[in-house]
Amino acid sequence: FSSRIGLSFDTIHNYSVVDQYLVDLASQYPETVTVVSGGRSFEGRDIKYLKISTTNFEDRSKPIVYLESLIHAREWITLPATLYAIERLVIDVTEQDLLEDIDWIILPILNPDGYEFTHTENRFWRKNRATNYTDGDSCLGVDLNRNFGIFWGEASSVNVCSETFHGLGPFSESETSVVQNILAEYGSRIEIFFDIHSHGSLILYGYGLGALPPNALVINYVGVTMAHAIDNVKWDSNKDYTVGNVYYVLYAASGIASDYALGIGIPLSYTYELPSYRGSSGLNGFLVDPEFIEQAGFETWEGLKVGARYVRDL
Ligand code: ING
Ligand code: ZN
Repeated sequence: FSSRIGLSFDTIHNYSVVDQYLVDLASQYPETVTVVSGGRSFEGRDIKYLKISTTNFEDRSKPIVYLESLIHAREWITLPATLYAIERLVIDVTEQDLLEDIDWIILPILNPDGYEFTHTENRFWRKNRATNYTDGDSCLGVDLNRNFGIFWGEASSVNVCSETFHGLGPFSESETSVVQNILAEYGSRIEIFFDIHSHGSLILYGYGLGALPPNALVINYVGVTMAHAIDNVKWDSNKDYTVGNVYYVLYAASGIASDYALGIGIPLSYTYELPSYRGSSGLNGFLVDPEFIEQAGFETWEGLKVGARYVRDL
């Protein structure tokens, strides 16, 4: 389908198209959608997010579901997955209860500079484009998912040439500071936090150094329930989702977004790794076949709905 305000699901839209879409959406649906400029990227691009509510978002009456994508520039499929959720919530409302009983914060492009770079220069760029850490070499950029203020620097790289370079200090990057500020303002009402990545078909939770939070069983239970919902509708050849702790399923990692959310007290927090829709691994797994864009949105939404309904019914 294509949405009434002009975003289609047959291609991956670039930063400026999506940025304008968020503005247009808010002006077309002023009763439910507010667009907020959360801050600017290193190169000065606006990092916008939506606040979605059928009542007054600020009246604190409902739980918040938080959703962000494109913290890693090359993970293109995560963008239409997030836009699909916006579409289903606001424009083509098939899930009226989720719109009415929950407030949503949705941030589609957290790393706009890196994302733009993947359209113009290097399709497989991961980090942001900060240039203030030169080692005299040509390396630049911070891995934003190692820059958050939790366990910062403990399992990440001090080398600016590394794909997991953690930056100068916790929240040294303007992009991660945007999330820090949102969580400072709304964290007490956010019941579930999703940081969407690709690829791997994984639903991961903290902590990144292997310690489990006190409610790990609940986190795991909700994650497994989400995974089952996705697996029931997923594209045939993609593997089933794996659910588990980041460290045990993958590897140690520190300064990650979902750990930060968990650490400040958000009860449910996930790194949601979408599948590779090309059925291939390595860097090829980041490439997107247009025919799977809408399917990816649909599948992801099946999982997100389960998480959202869990917190709604608490
Ligand atoms: N992978 C994640 C990364 O940031 C991850 C995997 C998530 C590791 C959370 C540790 C914690 O490295 C991708 N695809 O970015
Ligand atoms: Zn990623």
